Amino acid sequence: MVPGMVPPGERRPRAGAGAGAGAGGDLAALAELDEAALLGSLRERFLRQQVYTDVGDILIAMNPFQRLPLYGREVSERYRRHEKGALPPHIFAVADRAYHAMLGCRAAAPRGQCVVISGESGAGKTESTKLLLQHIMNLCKGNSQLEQQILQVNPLLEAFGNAQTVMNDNSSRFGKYIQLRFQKNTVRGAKLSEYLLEKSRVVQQDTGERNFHIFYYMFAGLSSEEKEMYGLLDPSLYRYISGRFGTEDVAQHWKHKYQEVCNALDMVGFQEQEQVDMQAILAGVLSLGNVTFEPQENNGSVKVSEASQGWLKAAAGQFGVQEDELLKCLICTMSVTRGEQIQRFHTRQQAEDARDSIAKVAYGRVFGWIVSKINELLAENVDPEVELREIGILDIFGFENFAVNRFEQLCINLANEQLQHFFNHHIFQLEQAAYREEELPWETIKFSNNEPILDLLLAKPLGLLSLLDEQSAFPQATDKTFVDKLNSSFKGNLHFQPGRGRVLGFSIVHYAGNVQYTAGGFLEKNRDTLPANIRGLFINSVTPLLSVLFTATISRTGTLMPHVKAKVIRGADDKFNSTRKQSVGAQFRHSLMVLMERMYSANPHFVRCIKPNSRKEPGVVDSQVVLQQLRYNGLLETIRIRRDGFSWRPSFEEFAERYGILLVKPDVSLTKESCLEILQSTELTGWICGKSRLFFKYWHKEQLAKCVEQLERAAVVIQKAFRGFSC
Ligand code: AD9
Ligand code: MG
Repeated sequence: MVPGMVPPGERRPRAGAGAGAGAGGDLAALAELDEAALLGSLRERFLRQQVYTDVGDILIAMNPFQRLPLYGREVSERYRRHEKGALPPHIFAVADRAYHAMLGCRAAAPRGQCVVISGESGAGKTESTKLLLQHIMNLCKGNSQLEQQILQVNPLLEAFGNAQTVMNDNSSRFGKYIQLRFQKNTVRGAKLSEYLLEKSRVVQQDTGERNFHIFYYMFAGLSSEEKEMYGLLDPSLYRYISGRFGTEDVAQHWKHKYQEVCNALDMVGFQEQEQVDMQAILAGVLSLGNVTFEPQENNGSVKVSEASQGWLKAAAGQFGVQEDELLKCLICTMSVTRGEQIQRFHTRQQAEDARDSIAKVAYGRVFGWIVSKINELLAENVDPEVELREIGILDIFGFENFAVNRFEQLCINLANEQLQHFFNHHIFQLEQAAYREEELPWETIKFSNNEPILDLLLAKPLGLLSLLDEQSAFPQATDKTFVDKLNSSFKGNLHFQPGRGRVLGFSIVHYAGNVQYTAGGFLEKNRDTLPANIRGLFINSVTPLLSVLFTATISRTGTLMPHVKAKVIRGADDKFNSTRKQSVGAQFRHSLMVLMERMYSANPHFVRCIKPNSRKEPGVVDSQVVLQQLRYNGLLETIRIRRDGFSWRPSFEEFAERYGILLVKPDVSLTKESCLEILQSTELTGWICGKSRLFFKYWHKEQLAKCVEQLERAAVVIQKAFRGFSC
């Protein structure tokens, strides 16, 4: 037998009792497990307010829907100082693992760490992200201004990027990837990438949903004088704002949130004039939404309805542009052909679409600008020669299945498919491929592979997004011709179903369930055409911010780039800039690809968030709701592979470089022999030595970390004794 190898099924050493689960709340330490036992175990723990459970090195986080005393400074301190593996599962322990992996990584190991948080809408991803950041900043313990700023930008992002939906009162309507950059143990900078803000929410919200939080905060937080200055009237008058304004308590809460946003704006360094302009633009968006149209007598064109003339005037004033110029952008398209100016009048529908597009693009650019300002603030200020290490945290919009699902839901669900694939790839595919390569005896664990769904959506040239692009490029195509194309292309595909009933649409059988999509608006949303002439109009606005926003360049990934940086971007992306604007689907596909490449090259830490019930109630576990999530997450299979498998598989070089220190001698060679020598110097059992690498159980990392800690402590003691001796 290989040194250290023990009979299969060795369990993690017990570190303390956990309700229902194995050692210290680790489900992978349980010998017997089926669906009912898993559910029972999670439920029992949840009802004891133990919302975190480990499956090996993967954390399951059940949303408590109430504030629990789990996150105070003293708890954070305990996790900072704890002996590895001695405390119950916690989101802070994940932060700790990622931080120490970042500190401990060597040239032979991947440099970046990434924490991937997944779960359906309302499962707790964004709250987990905040807690991770909080604890990592505590671990840096510099208490520097930058650490505070990293935490303080969040209210700003949430105010502009989150909204109430039927699934979550504070739902992220954009995806974000935060990259924290470190030099040794100190954070030196951070970068935020945002993905696909759901701009359509600005102009339309379904029943039970709201517009972005910032609009409500403004109404609650602005004084009467300020409202007058921005030309804001009673909120109930605006078409773009749905939902009742509710009780005094809600108003107080929003008022408080508004103050928080103002503080964050100051902290990020927005000038007073910029803040005023930004609010004027938001007011302009609301006024524009109230402009309606009616047919002109006899010539087939449209005019602004009598009753909404005032709103047009207000919008023009708030945007700082001429009223008649704004009107022209709404009711007609001007173009120049062979030196001759041609005016084409809009139908009523086209005028309404132009109005809504202007509102969406103005809001989208304000959001993009906020993100780029945040990035300027948090950018690292170090010598470019210094090599920085990184921890990335991914918090995207969770899987959604509403009564009506549109183009936005398709993009959101596509992103979740990608994440599920990333999880499967790491947990099942890579690991089992390594066993085959090294010829270890292993009984394959089957998992539900969602590659066929990704193919259906992403394949070129016949995937859904490609077909959508193809149709979007035809001026005559309609949502109906698009659906016809899908029906003929995907006939017989197990993950596609043609629409039923009278509504034009189709269904996709996603990894997390069947979602019916309404096809209306797919082509237009994918094209996302900016009404002709609007850019020129806004560049010449007397509101300086609006002018800046429309002078800026949009990068290939759809991110707003301030004009000053455009030269650099153009250099890097010449091909993109020379071709016509990419569709929204193509941009999203590209930004997801860049994100996935970044994540594939990093060392992942997984957090799987679970929603205990759909009513957002504390203390309630709805078995069906939880079971469905456990199934589509592949949790039983994950437990099996973590229990029986070897999740950590460093190469000999990587291992000897990292743990050579345990031999307490200089120049440890990076060979298999050194590795065996190191391991024999410890009391570790249950590992396997393969042909090119070592195979460890997930808990071995903790045990080795303990050995290193002990050694370091001993070294400190010796140093102190030596100093005492020398004086
Ligand atoms: V979405 O995909 O953005 O729609 P998330 O991000 O998964 O969704 P979120 O983190 O926003 O969900 O959590 C939803 C709500 O659950 C929060 O607003 C909190 O009220 C509640 N929540 C989530 N996690 C915790 C927690 N650890 N403690 C207390 C929590 N409440
Ligand atoms: Mg969220």
